Amino acid sequence: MSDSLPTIRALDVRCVEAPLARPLRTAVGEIPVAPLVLIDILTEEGVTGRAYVFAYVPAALAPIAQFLTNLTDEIKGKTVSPVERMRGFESRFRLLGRQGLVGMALAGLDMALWDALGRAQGVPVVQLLGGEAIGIQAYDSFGLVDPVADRPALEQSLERGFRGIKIKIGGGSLRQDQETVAAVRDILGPDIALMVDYNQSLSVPDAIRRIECLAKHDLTWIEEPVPAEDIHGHAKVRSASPVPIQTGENWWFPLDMAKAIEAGACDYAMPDLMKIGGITGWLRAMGVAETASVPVSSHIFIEASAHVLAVTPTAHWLEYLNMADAILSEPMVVTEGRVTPRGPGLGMDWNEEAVERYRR
Ligand code: SMN
Ligand code: MG
Repeated sequence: MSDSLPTIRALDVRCVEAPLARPLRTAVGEIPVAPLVLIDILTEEGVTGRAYVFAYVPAALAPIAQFLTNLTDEIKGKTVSPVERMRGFESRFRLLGRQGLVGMALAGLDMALWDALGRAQGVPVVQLLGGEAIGIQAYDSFGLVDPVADRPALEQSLERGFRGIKIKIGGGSLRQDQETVAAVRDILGPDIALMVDYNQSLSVPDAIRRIECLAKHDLTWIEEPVPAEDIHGHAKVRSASPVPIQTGENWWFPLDMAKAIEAGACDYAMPDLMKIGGITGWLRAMGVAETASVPVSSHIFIEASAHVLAVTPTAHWLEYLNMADAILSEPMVVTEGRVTPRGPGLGMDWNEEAVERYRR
């Protein structure tokens, strides 16, 4: 086997709006389709590294894609080393700053570079990281639910073997939250973990009041009760809360995680692979969580998250929210409520016909 790394030749960047099996409704707006930027890193040696980023809104697709394409000249002729490429970008964008669309684009590149590394060696990324392809416990992630209309879907999740379910609440009255949580708990029975996500929609006093009233339903966590950047607000809610507080999907890079944990903002952490700095960022973040004894779950990006959770010392739950199924040739499978990382690389191949159909 060659001991040199493949060399980057070109980038192929495409945008899609992938249909979702369950359009996602949150307390702060709806996500009817998944706007994804697909990144292919082509190498001189013929290996291709692939990853996608989730743009949240279609309006962010074109700017992310254009920015990525503009980076081609910066990485052409260089190796597929994620650590070296990210080191270069950290310095290159020190003045501009990396939060927001820049960070999303860089994380996508990082994931695609890890994919290329794995494919070049013919192994799954989890193996490159020193781990092996173990099954990770996953919870099925719902949006705002109507316990009557969505009952069949919730029951189907249990039939598929999920041992945890997350629903979104908020956007209405406390009474609505109480009725929804009580009805969903009734459908799930006492043995299934139930998590609820407020998507940053409450004020600190309202969050404290609502959580107090919901605690009797045996909730595994309350997620992002107040605006994500308000880490001191989260800490206030947490100190009054009988239920563990989960946050992290909006932390930018490992330093945000360290600051939130230092402020006592959460009991649990759920960094998002895209906002935490890709796989390279996650590897650093998981050390922060380990030293603080904070359990770590993932946020979307199910395919890549399975790899990194398998080597995370305090791994907790994988969020099963299959944003990319419609454009993958083989979507991830859930076996007895677990998801297992696949290879080579991150184990994702595009369904080219679907990509063309949903292309924007
Ligand atoms: C979420 C996921 C994807 C898009 C928007 C919001 C979310 C979650 O908060 O935790 O699933
Ligand atoms: Mg959330």
